[in-house]
Amino acid sequence: MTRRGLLRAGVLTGGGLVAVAVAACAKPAGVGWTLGPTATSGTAAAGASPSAAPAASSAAPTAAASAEMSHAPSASAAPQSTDHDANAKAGVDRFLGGEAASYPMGNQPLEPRLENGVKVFEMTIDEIEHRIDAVLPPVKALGYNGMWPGPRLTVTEGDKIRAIFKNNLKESTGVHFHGQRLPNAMDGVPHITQEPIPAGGSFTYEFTAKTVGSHMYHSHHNATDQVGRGLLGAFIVQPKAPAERYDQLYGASQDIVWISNDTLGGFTINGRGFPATAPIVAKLGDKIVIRFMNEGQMMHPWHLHGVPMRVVARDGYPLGAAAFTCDTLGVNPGERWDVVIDCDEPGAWAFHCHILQHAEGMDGMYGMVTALVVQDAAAAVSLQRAGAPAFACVIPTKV
Ligand SMILES: [Cu+2]
Repeated sequence: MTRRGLLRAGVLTGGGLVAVAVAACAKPAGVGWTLGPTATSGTAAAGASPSAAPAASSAAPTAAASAEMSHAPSASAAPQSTDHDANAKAGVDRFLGGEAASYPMGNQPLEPRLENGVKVFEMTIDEIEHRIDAVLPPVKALGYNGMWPGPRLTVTEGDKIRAIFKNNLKESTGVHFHGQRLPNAMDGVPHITQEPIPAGGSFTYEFTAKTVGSHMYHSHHNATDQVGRGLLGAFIVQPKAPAERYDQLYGASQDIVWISNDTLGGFTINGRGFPATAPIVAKLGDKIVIRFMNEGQMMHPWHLHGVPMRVVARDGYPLGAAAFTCDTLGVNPGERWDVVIDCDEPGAWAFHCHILQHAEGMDGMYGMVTALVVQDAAAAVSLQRAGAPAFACVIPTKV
């Protein structure tokens, strides 16, 4: 089967990871979608440079925020590209060509080992080189078990948890399980509930998973810098009653974790910037769940074209009769919102942050952009723009 045939088969079948050579995603000179407008204005170029990344990421909160936000609307009016259409198309072609699947993704599930009825997670905290996309140089980041986002930890309500964190950094840290009701000593706040975990040291967090739903774990020490550089991950507590889990409650065929961040590497979804963000691929008639989590410094209003979102839980707590429907959902830092999407309209639907500076500039789309592809065999051809390859499918994470 030819590469193009393989990609088309992916569209029709919702098939698995499609390996696409990075070489096929060659980037036109001078184009930097992922890092956003600041890349072209020079400020975020530091984030693209491995040697300069730590300095940029360790800036004070206000400086970091201003670096990312320095692209004032007036600045965007300045010519940055001699050929917007060509550069924008080149970015979309990379997305369509399956860049997301061309190198390993974070947020991979981590299976615990069972020790006397306790679920034990072994975690390391490491300096890593992280690729925001397949083309830009890697950034000097931090990761749990070598990835950003860190491993996805999924447990069941009532489970006894032991999470052992070995700090391989040259700096101290602390780990907070955000959203969990747990013993105070396990809250992970250095100098309040524990001493910092020193460079080379370890700390063991033990608690019973009481708080059902979508939660997170992240650094709570020098956090603007450490979380901004990637020390974050999803912690999902499934309800004990199977009938309350999203696959049974809503008939969800996919359960997708979506963690945003907005410091190192610019505006990211699960550690990626467009065009390396993963498309969500569903079949016509599927119901899917997305768990939005915001580990960044600012609110992001997620806007889905084509089909609405039913918002069913906030911070892990079911909304019940207060569930509501929308097409744009603002997610503040620290919040988690769970939505159900009824994929009843075939098409390739843009899915992006609607603070436009986080999604599109003079060289086309970057950062917080992906797509929901609703496949329909009869309509598959219409999903393809003339002359473009079909969407490569990436298996979204399943909780
Ligand atoms: Cu945004």
